[in-house]
Amino acid sequence: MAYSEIERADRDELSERQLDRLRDTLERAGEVPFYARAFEEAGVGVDDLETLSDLTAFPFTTKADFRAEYPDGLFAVDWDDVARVHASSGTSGKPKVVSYTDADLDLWGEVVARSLVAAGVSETDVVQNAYGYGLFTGGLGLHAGLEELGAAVVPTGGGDTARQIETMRDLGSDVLCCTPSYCLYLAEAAEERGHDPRDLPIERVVIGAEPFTDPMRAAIEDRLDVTAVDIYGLSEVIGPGVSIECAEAQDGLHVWEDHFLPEVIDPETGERLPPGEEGELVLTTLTKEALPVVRYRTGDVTSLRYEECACGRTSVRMDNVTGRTDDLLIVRGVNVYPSRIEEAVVAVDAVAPHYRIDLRRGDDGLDRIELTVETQPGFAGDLSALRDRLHDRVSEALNVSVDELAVVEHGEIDRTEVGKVKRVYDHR
Ligand code: DLL
Repeated sequence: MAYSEIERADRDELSERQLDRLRDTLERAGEVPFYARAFEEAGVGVDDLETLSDLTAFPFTTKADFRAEYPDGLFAVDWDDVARVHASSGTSGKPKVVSYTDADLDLWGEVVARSLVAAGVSETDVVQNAYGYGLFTGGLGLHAGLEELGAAVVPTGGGDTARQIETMRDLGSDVLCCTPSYCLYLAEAAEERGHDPRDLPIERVVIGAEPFTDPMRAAIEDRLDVTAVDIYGLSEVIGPGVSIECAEAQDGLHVWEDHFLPEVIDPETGERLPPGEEGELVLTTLTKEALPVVRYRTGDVTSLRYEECACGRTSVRMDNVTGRTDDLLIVRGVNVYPSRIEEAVVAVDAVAPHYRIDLRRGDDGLDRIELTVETQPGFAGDLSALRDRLHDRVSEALNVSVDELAVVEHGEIDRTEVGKVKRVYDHR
C-alpha cells in the first residue's frame, strides 16, 4: 500500500517536479546571506540550473557551516514565522539548531506518515513511540507522522524501561519505535523481569537514529520476534522520514525524492558517484521553507539504486547506513570501520549483540585496538576457544590484528537507555 501517488510516479514526471522545486529552493536559499555568499564564491546562480545534474556546480553545505552560523544564520525566515525548533547535539561544540514553519511541520508529518505506511504500520495499530521527545527530532517527528496516519500513539518517549514494558503489555502496543540499541536493552530488561520478550505484544519495530548492521537487526528480530524496519533521517534535513524500508521488500530505503534530492559523492574529491557506488550521502531539500539546505554533506555512507522495487515504488533506494565517513578509525595505517567489527562479532551465536571498542596509543607510539564482547546469558562453553575464534574472525574482517580481545560475562558492557548508543571510545 502507498500513502501517496507520487511514490509510484515515473522518473520523468518526478524529475520535472524536482527541477521546479529545486529552482524554488535555490531562490529561497539565495536570500540567506550564507548561501548568497557561497553561490557567489562558486560563481553560480539559479539561472545556471537547466537540468537536475547542474546542481553539481553548486557548493556543499557542511556540519561546520551549521556550527559557524549558530544558532539561526541558515534560517530563511524570520523568527516570527518559525513554528518550532529542534537541535541535534554533536560530539563537540555547539548543537545544530534547525527550524520549521507551519508548512514544514505539515510536510514532516506527511513524510513520516508516508514512511510508516511503507513500513507496514496502519491506522489500526497501537504504536509506542520510545524515541526521545524534546529537542531531538525522533520523538516529535515520529509522533506527528503517527497522528497524521491515525494510529493510536502511546508517547512514552525514551527511558523508564520498566514502565515501557508494563505499558506495552497493558495496552497491547503492537508497534514500537525506538533506536536499535534500545530494542535490545528493552528485550533484556523484559527478561530480567521474568517476561519472555518474544511474548510481548510488539510485532514490528521501526528502528533508526543510529547505524546498525544486518546481524544486529537479525538479533533484534530474533529476540523480540518482530519485523524490524529501518527508518533514516537527520535534523539538518528534517528529522526522521527522509527514507525508510518498505515492508514488502525490506531491500534498501525509499528516499522521498519529491522532497529530498539525494546524491552520493566521493568524500575525498567531492565528485558525484554513479548509482551503486558507495560514498557519502548528500541531500538537498526541495520543499522546506524555514531551513532549506543545499547539497548537505550528511557524513553517512551509502549508495543509491534506481531500479523499481518489488513493492512497486519507483523512488530511488539508499542502502542501510552502517557507518559514517567520520567513523573511520585508522589503526596502524589500516582503515577500520566499526560496522565490520559488529558484523564479525554479532553473527557468532555464543556472543551477545553488545560490544565496545577502545583505541589507545601504546608507549611505542603505535595505535592499539581493544575489543570487548559479551557472551550470551548462561554461556557455558570454552571461553578461551571462543576468544581465539573471535580474534581470528575479527582480525580477518579488519585486515589488522586486534591487540586485545576481552570476552566478558553477559551484562558487563554498559547499556544505553536513553539517546544514541556509544560503542567506540577513542583515548588517543
Ligand atoms: O537521528 C533522526 C531520526 C530519528 C532518524 C529517529 C530515525 C529515527 P539526528 O539526531 O540529527 O537525527 O542524527 C542524524 O543519525 O546523519 C545518521 O548518522 C544517523 N542515523 C539516523 N537514522 C539512521 C539509520 C536523527 N536508520 C544522524 N541508520 C544521521 C543509520 C542513522 N544511521
